[in-house]
Amino acid sequence: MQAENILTEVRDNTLYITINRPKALNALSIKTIVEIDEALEEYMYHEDVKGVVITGAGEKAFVAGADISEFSDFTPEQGKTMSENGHDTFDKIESYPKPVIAAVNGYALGGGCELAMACHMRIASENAIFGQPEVNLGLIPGYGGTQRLPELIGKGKALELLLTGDSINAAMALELGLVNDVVPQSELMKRVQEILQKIYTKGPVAVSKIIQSVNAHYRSGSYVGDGYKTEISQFSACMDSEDFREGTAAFLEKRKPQFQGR
Ligand code: DAK
Repeated sequence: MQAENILTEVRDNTLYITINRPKALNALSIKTIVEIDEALEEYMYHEDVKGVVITGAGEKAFVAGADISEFSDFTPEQGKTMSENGHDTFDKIESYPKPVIAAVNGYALGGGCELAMACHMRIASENAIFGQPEVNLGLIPGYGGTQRLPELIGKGKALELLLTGDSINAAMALELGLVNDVVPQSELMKRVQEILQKIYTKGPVAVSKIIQSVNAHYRSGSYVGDGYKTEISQFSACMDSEDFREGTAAFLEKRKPQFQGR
């Protein structure tokens, strides 16, 4: 079946998944996540594919978050299901037996930052912006952000970004260890391909076992640990709050939210 929200292409042993919703700054709709999952599943054991690149269409955004227009009226039960399904796909990325690199070509906010963090490496263009602004919507990250951000940049800085909702630029992301490298946008794909082609000269079994072993330190990339389970239940609980309704409504109505703390 033809995907609506992503483009896929296999070139030089690499599967390119391009999130292609430029009008919404490549925001991750539920269907987009399903399509990413299906593409990963299809090529998991495909002999011609030795690695994966995930990127966003256009020059402005990697992914500007989960699609706010989709979940603003969600109930806690719907939030739980959506969060669990998203976790499954992001865990699939993290535990993929072939290297997955996020080519971050612009905004990587909320679910976009979480998507990039689920990848094995992140290469950013100079215009990339990272952040977890869910708190501005009366929400918490729902795709692993409360767990993977502290893993990558440490607890203190992670809490600062999660609690303030502040964004950081690519240079700061490099300094904090959120990204592996920063390059001019015109050189982004060249740099990503360089890394992948080097990995392709190594033994694929060892490559997959390194990924598996490193993930084992962080709960095998699945939400067996308390942290991931806690995130799902707390995310779903947010959807029972007036603050969440107000936060998402304010975004969609292009106004400032008036949070009441309920
Ligand atoms: N969702 C839906 N539409 C979005 C969007 C998003 N996350 N981000 C941008 N857009 C849309 C805008 O509404 C606008 O649409 P039109 O008005 O043209 O129809 C279009 O993309 C262009 O955006 P702007 O006009 O705002 O462009 P600017 O250059 O002025 O600003 C921006 C760019 C990235 C600073 C701004 O768009 C922005 O602040 N976007 C929202 C960023 C954000 O808050 N992202 C985090 C979203 S919360 C869940 C699991 C996880 C999550 C949610 C649920 N479940 C398990 C239920 C994660 C939540 C998030 O990611």
